[in-house]
Amino acid sequence: MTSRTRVFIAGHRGLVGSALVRRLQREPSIELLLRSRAELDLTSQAAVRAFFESERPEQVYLAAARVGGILANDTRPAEFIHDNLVIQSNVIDAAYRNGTRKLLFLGSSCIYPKHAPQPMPEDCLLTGPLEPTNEWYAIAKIAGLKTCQAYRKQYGFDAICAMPTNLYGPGDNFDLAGSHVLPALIRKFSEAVKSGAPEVEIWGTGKPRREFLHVDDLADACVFLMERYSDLAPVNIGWGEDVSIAELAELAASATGFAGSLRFDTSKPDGTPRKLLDVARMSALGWKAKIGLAEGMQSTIAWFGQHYAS
Ligand code: GFB
Repeated sequence: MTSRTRVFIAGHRGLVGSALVRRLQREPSIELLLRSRAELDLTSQAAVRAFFESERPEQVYLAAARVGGILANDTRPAEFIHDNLVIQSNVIDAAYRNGTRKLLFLGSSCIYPKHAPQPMPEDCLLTGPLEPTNEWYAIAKIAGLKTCQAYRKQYGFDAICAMPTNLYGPGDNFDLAGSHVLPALIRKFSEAVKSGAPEVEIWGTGKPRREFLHVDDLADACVFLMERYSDLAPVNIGWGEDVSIAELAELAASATGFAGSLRFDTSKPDGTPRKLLDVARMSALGWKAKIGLAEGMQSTIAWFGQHYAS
């Protein structure tokens, strides 16, 4: 019997990491190495080095990160910059030192300038100022991308970078103070239906535009890149179309059965005006997302109902 490839998913309990587990469990040639936060503290350089020295994973998906929505990013900048810089530096360096053959780093579409051309191509990176509500997270993610590029350039380490757009799906964070918009809306509308509340509050003006990708599509794209891509240049992963927050709210209201009214709280930030990725590079490689927003929203509402029913 040929031996299986040992794959470490850093952050396997998060939204992205758990989707990668689901996707990679379908691959008989892969042996997953998973460690909970209690078993392996990724912010500890000594612990990360010891883990890599003893387990020597052949492939690494670096999905561990401090993440959150617009409010969490805006109010906890120190955690967002510090934790992400430390985790990614520890993992990338330990992987390189211990013979990992390939590492995939996950960035974010917020690395691109606030007023980037839309859709945003990979090469608009560092061509203008960042969106202030999430610049701390964006700087950390840009540093992660640059760390991968530097290790490839100096040491020939096969580290690649995927830049996903806004993600959602099963296992998302539904805590209203820390979550992204889509899980927040699912929760707000579901609770309003239950309580009979006539109105739901939406942050900002409703005018910003966002693109949403189901996390199972992202996981599939990451495995595709791990198998077929090896280059310095990052690759955007998106759906290819965006919606306004007001449109998203209408969709979430009808999918949850909320028939009341929406109130836009303009004291809350809008964030970046538009975020739509140019996915031409990924399309040229032969990959395309499959799960549309209406379908993905329905299954995420069902997941929320099963896991958060009070
Ligand atoms: O998803 P979100 O928190 O983050 O917000 P970003 C997207 C838009 O939805 C903003 C509006 O214009 C919010 O004001 N929004 C409306 C809401 N109602 C709500 C609500 O109840 N909760 C939330 N969270 N938003 C994040 C970055 O930016 O995108 C991260 O902060 C990361 O760094 C992530 O890059 C992908 O899309 O603005």
